[in-house]
Amino acid sequence: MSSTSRHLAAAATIVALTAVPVTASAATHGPLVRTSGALADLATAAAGPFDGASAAFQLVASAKGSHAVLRVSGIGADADGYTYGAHLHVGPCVAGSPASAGGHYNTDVIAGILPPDNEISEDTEVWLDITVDDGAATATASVPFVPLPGTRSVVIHALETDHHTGTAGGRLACLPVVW
Ligand SMILES: [Cu+2]
Repeated sequence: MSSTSRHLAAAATIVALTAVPVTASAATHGPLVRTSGALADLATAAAGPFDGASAAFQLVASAKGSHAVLRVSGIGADADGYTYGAHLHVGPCVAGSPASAGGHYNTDVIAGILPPDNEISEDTEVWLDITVDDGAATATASVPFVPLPGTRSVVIHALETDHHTGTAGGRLACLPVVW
């Protein structure tokens, strides 16, 4: 390695270290958001497994980013054994208006990094797919970023999340997540 490339490597290391956000102090001040309530209906069908269901969501800053927990209960018996995609979306949770929730919260898209299509993953978005067992389900996600505050939502979809595209079918229900 030449002296020049050594210097470049050292400079790159410094950039990498200083680019890591310091979130340890936030972790000592409790969750960024903790909320619970009845799910709002987004489905077009008259009846669905999440009618009457409720959910609790918590987002906590961690040393490496943040950690999310989603717990859903009161799910219809027909859904037992099924897996449903669930994600943090950028927009609000409005009953009867699936589009209001907007797209997935994607840290690269928020940061203006393009093309976002190459950046869709469980490291850039908060994916919380749930598998229903006896009417309830819990999912956790640890991501290397801290979502920015806003009027957001957790959206539950009809299908499992496709790990290449992030899509998960129609929007069935949502929980408002505001912080
Ligand atoms: Cu989604």
